[in-house]
Amino acid sequence: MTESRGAPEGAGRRIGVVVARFHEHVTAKLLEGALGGLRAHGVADDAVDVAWVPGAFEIPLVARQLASTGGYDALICLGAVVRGETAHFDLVAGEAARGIADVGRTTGIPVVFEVLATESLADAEARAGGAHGNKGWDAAEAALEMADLLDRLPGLTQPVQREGSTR
Ligand code: INI
Repeated sequence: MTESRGAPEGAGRRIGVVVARFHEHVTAKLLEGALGGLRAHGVADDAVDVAWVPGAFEIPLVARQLASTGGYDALICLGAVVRGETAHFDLVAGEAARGIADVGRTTGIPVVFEVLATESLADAEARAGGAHGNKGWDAAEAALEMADLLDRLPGLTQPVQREGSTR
C-alpha cells in the first residue's frame, strides 16, 4: 500500500488567484485571507499573481488562461454568490463551480474552488474574516497541499517541473 498526503509548503511555489469583484467587500476579505495564508506558508509575494474579474461567472475563463501559461503550481478562485441577492443564483454558482472544476481536470493544475454560495450576505461575511474564519486562508492551504500532493503521487520518478516554478 502507498499513502500520499500533501503538505502546504509554499517555498518556491507560484500561485495564481482569480477573484470576483461582485460583493467586493466580501471577496476582498477572501483575497486578504488567501494572501495571508500563502505568505504564512512561505510563498513569496512576487510569486503570486492576482486577476480580478467582474463576477463569479467569469472566473473559469480567466482561470483557464492562467492555467494555460503553465506558470503556476496551483490556482485559487475566489467569489461570493448570495441567494438572497439574485434570482439566477443557481446558474451563476453552478456555472462557476462546473467551469472551475473543468479547468483543473483538463489542465492537470490544482484549481481551488472558494466561491462562497450562501443564503444571505451575512453568511458570506461570516466566512470572509468573520465568525466562521476566513475561507480564503483555507483555500491557500488547499492549493499548496494539492500542489505538493501532485508531486508526491506514486509513479512519478521525480517531482513534476512546471514551467515558471522554481521547485
Ligand atoms: N456574480 C457573483 O459573483 N455573485 C453574485 O451574487 C452575482 N449575482 O448576484 O448575480 C453575480 N452575478 C454576476 C455574474 O457573475 C456575471 O458577472 C454577470 O452575469 C456577467 O456575465
